[in-house]
Amino acid sequence: MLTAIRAYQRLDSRGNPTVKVEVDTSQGTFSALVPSGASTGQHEAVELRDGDKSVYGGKGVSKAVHNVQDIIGPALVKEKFNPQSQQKEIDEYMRKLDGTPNKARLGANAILGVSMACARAGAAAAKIPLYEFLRKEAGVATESKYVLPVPFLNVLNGGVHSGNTMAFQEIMLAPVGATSFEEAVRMACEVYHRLKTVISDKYGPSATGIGDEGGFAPPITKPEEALDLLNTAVADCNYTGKMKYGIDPASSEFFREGDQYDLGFKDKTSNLLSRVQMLQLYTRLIEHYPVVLLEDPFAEDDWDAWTEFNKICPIELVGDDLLVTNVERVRMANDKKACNSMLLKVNQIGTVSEAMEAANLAFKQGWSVFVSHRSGETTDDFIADLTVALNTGHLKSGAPCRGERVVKYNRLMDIEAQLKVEHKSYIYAGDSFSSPSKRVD
Ligand code: 2PG
Ligand code: MG
Repeated sequence: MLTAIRAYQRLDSRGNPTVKVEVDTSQGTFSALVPSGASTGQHEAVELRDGDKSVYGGKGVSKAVHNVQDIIGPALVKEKFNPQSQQKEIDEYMRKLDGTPNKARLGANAILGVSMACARAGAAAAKIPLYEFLRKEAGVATESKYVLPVPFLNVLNGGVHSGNTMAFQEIMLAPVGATSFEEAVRMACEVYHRLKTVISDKYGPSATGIGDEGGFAPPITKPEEALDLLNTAVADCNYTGKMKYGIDPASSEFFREGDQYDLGFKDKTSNLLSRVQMLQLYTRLIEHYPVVLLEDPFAEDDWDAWTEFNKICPIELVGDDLLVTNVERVRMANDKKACNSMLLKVNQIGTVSEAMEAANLAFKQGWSVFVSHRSGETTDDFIADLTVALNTGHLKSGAPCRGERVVKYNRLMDIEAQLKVEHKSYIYAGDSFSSPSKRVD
């Protein structure tokens, strides 16, 4: 039973305040830290910020902290909820207590912190690891094999996550040719370090600084330049063929009036491309590089462009800002045949149960699910367990650099080791990352 709930203002990886929640039960104290995006979708649940410019530039979260301490906490304790068996009820109760469609009153950051901490309390009460608890909550069949995901590591940062002039936000490295998660991490780290040398040789050592997600941010503008650097590093490590790439242009950030995309938005050179030109650019990139995943190639409400592209796109087409982990938008996208994969970010919707519901709907529609961190992350490793729980086959948590990124990869290596020790049957998703269940059955 929940006996007390507390909240605090703590920091995220960008040095901005975020919400930390602690819940007490008879088993102990369980906590969670809430992440925060920069390329945030307009349809995401509301992250409550104080807005007082004289404190943390307006980014304080003391209102959200107060909402946990004085409203959510006392109400949940009074209701005597049992986190071991009532995760859905707790989340539903908070949703109703908020009373708005997008959690604008209490704040998705307040609600999510409680939801995640309650899941940890539930797992502890059931004396099982968090991934087991979430797996049960999601309704995954107990006999199904565990799936260790392919990590998509964002090794070259652009967009609003770095200071270079590359409009595209993320160039990800996916070690699909590994045979285990641990090996995938090793291979990716080798390429990451080689990439640093390749960049240093070409642009000088001062070009090896990193962006918000730990990837390098050299002075490049075009995605081809990034992919060429990556090709060189991969080849130098003898991993050609074993490494594939993912791209998240995060194009809502540079969608402009008149249905155009401004690839020059970072240095204000105005390099406007039409939807058709964007589609041609993506097609070229897919033809010339081993790109297996494309996220948010078109803006969050540019539905027609998504639908057109989905007719011809030969790879995984992931909706992030498009779907915001929201069942209504996931359903809408299916009706419009707009994409074939859902990005899952827990703070886009604000409760663990709703995020899992969206994932289950996506799976039911025959899509894949790609679990994601936020660019403003914390040292909380919750999403590592969530990825294994849902058998999603892939996740992104940034480069193998910066504590808030590697904590997820480290946790996944721990889970893999634990499954091995316990002789539980599992696979590394490898090149079946989009549909690991096919490989499992
Ligand atoms: C994205 C994310 C995470 P942000 O666009 O997918 O990589 O960025 O958290 O800034 O929205
Ligand atoms: Mg994205």
